[in-house]
Amino acid sequence: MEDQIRISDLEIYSNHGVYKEEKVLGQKFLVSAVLYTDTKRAGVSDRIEYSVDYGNVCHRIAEVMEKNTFDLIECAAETIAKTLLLEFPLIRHLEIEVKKPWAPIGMPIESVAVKIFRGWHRAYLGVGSNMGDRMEYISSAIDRIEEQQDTKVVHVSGLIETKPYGGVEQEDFLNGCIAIDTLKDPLELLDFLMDVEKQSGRVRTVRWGPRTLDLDILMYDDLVMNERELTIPHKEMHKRMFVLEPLAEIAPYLMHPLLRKTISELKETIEKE
Ligand code: PH2
Ligand code: MG
Ligand code: MG
Repeated sequence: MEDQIRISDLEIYSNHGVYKEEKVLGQKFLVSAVLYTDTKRAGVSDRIEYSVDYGNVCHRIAEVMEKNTFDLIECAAETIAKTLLLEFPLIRHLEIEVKKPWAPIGMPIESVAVKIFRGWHRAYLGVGSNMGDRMEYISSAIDRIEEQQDTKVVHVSGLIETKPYGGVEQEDFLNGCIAIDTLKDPLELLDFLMDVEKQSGRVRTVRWGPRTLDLDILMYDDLVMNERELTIPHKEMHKRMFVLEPLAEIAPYLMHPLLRKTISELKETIEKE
């Protein structure tokens, strides 16, 4: 069980709602938050700098509620969640509940509420290039990722020179892996990475063919998903030395959620073949 700091029914008068009267007159909102953060260090040292100051958190929640006019309590909750996760680095996950006790629905009601769970996700990306200034394409891609306020680059592997894999006759690749912490969900992350690829001037012609920049999502927490747009873990990662070698450098004990082996073990398996 993770430690929690709990804020219950913080009362804020503000102007959110789909109806014009709600925006003009305002009404009472009650905001609750559960902050998942390790309190042990603050607990043994008795020092506030090792914890999350719940007073500051309450004032930030009130500011977000008072300085904006949202149609939806969904959007109020989402904005509060993102603000707190970005501004309080010790919060890894949180729950936010926004209640509207006076919702004007023309009937007596105790309250209506939206509750969301949000947090940072650890993802591992494969990077590759085999056209032009390969090093420059890869390092500016890493800069572009780092510039996103909702994504932090946590580890960068060394880059290795690799022979093209998969049968297409082409130049050698430069490959590496990076670890990121991100607030984006998998499809948002995919869209963003495809944008970065496009900005590097990548054009998609031959499948598995030459590219200025390739950014692949290898893993995302211990998520397993298989949808039309995206499969996680990456379908081919366990067969490719150009992925496993740099990935083993930054995450040797990372567990593949389907194969139930660590990255080092997967690498050893294909080294023996
Ligand atoms: N990417 C491919 C196909 N083949 N070969 C190497 N060595 N490195 C790559 O990144 C690579 C590849 C498709 O993404
Ligand atoms: Mg690829
Ligand atoms: Mg790709």
